[in-house]
Amino acid sequence: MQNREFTLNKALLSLVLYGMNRPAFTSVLFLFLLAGGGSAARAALPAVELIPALPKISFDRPLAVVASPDSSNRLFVVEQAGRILVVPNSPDAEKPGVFLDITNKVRTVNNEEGLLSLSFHPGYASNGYFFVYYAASDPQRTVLSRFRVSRTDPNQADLQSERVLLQVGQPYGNHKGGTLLFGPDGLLYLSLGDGGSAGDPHGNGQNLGTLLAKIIRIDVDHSDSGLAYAIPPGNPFRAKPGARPEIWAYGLRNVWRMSFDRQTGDLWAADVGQDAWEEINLITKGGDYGWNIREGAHPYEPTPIHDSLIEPIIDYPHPTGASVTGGYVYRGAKYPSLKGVYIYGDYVTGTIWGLRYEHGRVTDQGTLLQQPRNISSFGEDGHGEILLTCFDGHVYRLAAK
Ligand SMILES: [Ca+2]
Repeated sequence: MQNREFTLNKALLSLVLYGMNRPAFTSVLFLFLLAGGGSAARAALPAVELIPALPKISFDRPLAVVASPDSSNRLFVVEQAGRILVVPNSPDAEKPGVFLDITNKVRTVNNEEGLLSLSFHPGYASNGYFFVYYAASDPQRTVLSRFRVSRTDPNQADLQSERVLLQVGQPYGNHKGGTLLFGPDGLLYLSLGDGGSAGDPHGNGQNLGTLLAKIIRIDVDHSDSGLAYAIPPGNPFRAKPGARPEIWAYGLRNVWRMSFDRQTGDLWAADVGQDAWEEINLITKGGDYGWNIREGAHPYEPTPIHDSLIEPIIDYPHPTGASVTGGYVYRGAKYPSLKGVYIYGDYVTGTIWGLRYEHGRVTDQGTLLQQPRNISSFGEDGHGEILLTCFDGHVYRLAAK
């Protein structure tokens, strides 16, 4: 399936799906993929390998790796239980420092709960602010907070500096979403899952009155009356009665990792599927990404599809994968053959894929590496080189062969 031609594949998949139940479809699909998946045209995507970035350090369920927002060339590694460790970005690094430890605040009852994300303020060098998103108990909820680095130690956060910006009630333990990102517009974006259970039992995906199953956008440098942040003037549902004005896009089941293309500013989001389809989306202002009417580019609930619903740019079926982990468009300098390739993977199968998206369509897609580790997240170093955190406890660097 490495060099399969995507458009042909999609057409065939649609034909196969039409009029076939799921088990039969899955078997046919599996045979199709085994047979080479219609390999026709290209071989432009390189194979890649994973090189241990910090071989002397093992982390406990590392969920994210974030480059220091200054010239210090450090890496910050988020551990699910509630710690952020800091370490020089060097294969010789041995003992990480504890930048933040909020394990006493973080809920980890469910496999998908924990400290899920870290993002540094664009003005970190002068204000020292960073933001975290985590699950918490009593009541069960997720929390978006701001902290500040210590005034005397750049490797230590000030534990007393927490300012809670937003709390969202969570009905179940799974589907917390959880990527925090500053956009090129200087505003903070956060992905929130549909609240959990299975199949979106409360219909949060299509409900603009809740922040669940959304990507939101807020201004953390100002505050509106009664809020710890401001609603940016351009937010699409700001004036819509009954809608939460924070919402940027909706109909998203459980976006597990999103990223901005550092060259184009495009927002890429990987949405984890229910039982059948994993998907990659390009997020636009006000867009409805379909959940729970659609799973990937396929019907989920028998609800009429409205005209403005946005399909993923690509999806893939189970058992090709079972839980997508969104990555990055490669904009580093080391590997010209990866330039402009969106790199993503699957948490369960460990497969890493790449695709090119040009002029509104996927023009190339293929497997870059099949490997056994559970990929919890992709990250970028300060130069746009791709990093990964895996649940074998290690941080890896992705290299083209
Ligand atoms: Ca979708």
